[in-house]
Amino acid sequence: MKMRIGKRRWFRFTVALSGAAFVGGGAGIAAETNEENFSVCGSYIGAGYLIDQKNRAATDASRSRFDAAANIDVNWRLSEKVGGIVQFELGVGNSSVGYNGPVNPGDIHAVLTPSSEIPLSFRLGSFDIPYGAERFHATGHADATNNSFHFNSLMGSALGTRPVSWGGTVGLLAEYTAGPFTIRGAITNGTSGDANNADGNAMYVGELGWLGLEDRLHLSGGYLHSADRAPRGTTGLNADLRGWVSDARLDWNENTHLAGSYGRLQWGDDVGATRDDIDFWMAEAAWGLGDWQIAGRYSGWEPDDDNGNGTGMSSVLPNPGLAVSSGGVAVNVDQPVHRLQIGGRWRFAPNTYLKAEWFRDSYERTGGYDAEGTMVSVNGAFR
Ligand SMILES: [Ca+2]
Ligand SMILES: [Ca+2]
Ligand SMILES: [Ca+2]
Repeated sequence: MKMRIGKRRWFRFTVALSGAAFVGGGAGIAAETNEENFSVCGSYIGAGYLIDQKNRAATDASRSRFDAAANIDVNWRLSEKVGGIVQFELGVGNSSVGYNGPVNPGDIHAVLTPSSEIPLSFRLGSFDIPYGAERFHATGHADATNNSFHFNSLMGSALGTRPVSWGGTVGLLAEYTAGPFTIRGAITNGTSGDANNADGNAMYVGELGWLGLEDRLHLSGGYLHSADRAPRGTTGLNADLRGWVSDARLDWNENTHLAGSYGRLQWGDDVGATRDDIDFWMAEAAWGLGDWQIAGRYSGWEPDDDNGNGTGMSSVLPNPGLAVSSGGVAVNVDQPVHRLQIGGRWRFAPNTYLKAEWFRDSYERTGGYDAEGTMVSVNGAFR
């Protein structure tokens, strides 16, 4: 789900509830609820998509369908120093692009700000894996109102195991701002997104960001290590995962920007003879005028073992793209994948967008698995 560091949405978008109604007359509980400390927000997406894979067998299930999902965000604030969110992800089920259903937990965390004098905050609970600046504008389940696409880049899709959600994690995140610099550090369970830490190892993530040119230019770099494999158990992405990432984004205005990222991941399987490393990159441009925006993105996933013969690569290397098994034969993951996305949106009512996207995932060594399609949606945020 989207992480909203620094955005105190509970102050800006609130649903006024009467103290008496919310507290429900609970004996002994002070009726202090007001519009500053409790709000319900969220988002809705109703979509139709056509996904066609070149080598789809006659017996393979169709992936063209209507789909719907929602996020319910309950924001709460107990004082100037303590607030948080409890989020639900809902979906109609059997999604072919990864909407959760019928009900799953989203972000559940508290934000602690010990002092109003010091720009230091702590986040405790579940949140997006703080790896890669794309997450600040990414699709977070039913909330794709931050971009003109429906799907995230290939790296984001691999980290989240689906194209429509950034990967989550559970632990502690600290954030400190010093002038134009923001430093983040997290220690968490790993990539499982829940409390599972059977491997017994922590995930460590660090990030340094810089904001300049009157807040228009954002540069950042980060490092992640999560040993999700151990003799006592494996969790999440099932890898000895480590990597670095660099990002740049120039916002010309709120509707027009350029963004790019480059990094390298090691999807380790604890077998020295297999090749574990992947280069990934992304380039994106969006141009907006009034209530319209059009955007294009090209993202790449380039494993070191890229010959497509199905052997020699890490045994836990994922398929980051949209291809699925054809006639029961899975796509070989030891090959480059490239995702091209062209999207557009029109804001036809406040906080409500009509979106259309064309996409193609190209599998460069086994072209039959190329998956291409279109997706059209109504995506609204209720605040
Ligand atoms: Ca772990
Ligand atoms: Ca290996
Ligand atoms: Ca190979």
